[in-house]
Amino acid sequence: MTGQSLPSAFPPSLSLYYSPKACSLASHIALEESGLAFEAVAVNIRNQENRQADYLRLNPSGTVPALGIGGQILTESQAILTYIADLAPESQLLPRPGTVARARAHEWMNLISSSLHVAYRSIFRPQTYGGEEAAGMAAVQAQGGKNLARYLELIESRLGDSTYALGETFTVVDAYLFVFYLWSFDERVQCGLPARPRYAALAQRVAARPAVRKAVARERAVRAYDLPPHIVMEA
Ligand SMILES: N[C@@H](CCC(=O)N[C@@H](CS)C(=O)NCC(=O)O)C(=O)O
Repeated sequence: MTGQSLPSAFPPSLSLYYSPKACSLASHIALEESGLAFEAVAVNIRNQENRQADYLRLNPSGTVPALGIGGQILTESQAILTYIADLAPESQLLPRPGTVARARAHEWMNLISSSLHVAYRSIFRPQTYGGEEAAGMAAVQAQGGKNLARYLELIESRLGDSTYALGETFTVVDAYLFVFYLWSFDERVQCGLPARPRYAALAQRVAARPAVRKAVARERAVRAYDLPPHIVMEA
């Protein structure tokens, strides 16, 4: 993380560094939903653009999302999503601080970043945890598939009958869940996954939002990625 000074202008100028269909899509959606002005900068991780010197100078972790805030760089989806929501309180992208609902939002976001995302990473990039040996990677992928199935079941049971994850209001939690719903249809996920009708219904409601369509359309113009057939994204 770089930079310690407070942004001198308010609202600060915002630049989102994202890669199409990466976890950064949640931050991309949050910015569109917030109504804040921002610049979207594509850093295509499939082409290793995140490993080039210019990007590493900006963000030494080499990951997306990264949010430029004036002269500072903020990383980690949960931090970025929370910051965007707090910068645009009128958009109600998170419940008020100090409420149980706010704690629930962080409960969701932690589950997503520390468990769900990690299960996908075990499948997509098994060498991260298993080293370069084929046997190690296969073991990590197999366990990743089991973990993914377990977390999808947990998510399905936690989603109640409300419109969105936290109730009747869309929040950044829904944007974050949406990304990992899309990933569950990735061709690299070879294991059988549990039925997830509530999660599917949530993803469909999220996909119908104009701000979500705008963010996804911008990303697909950079790299045309597929969506599950039941996620309709006509402009
Ligand atoms: N904990 C970070 C994880 C960020 C992350 O792993 N991003 C992936 C894309 S989903 C990435 O940049 N991968 C490229 C790489 O690690 O080289 C967060 O939640 O923002």
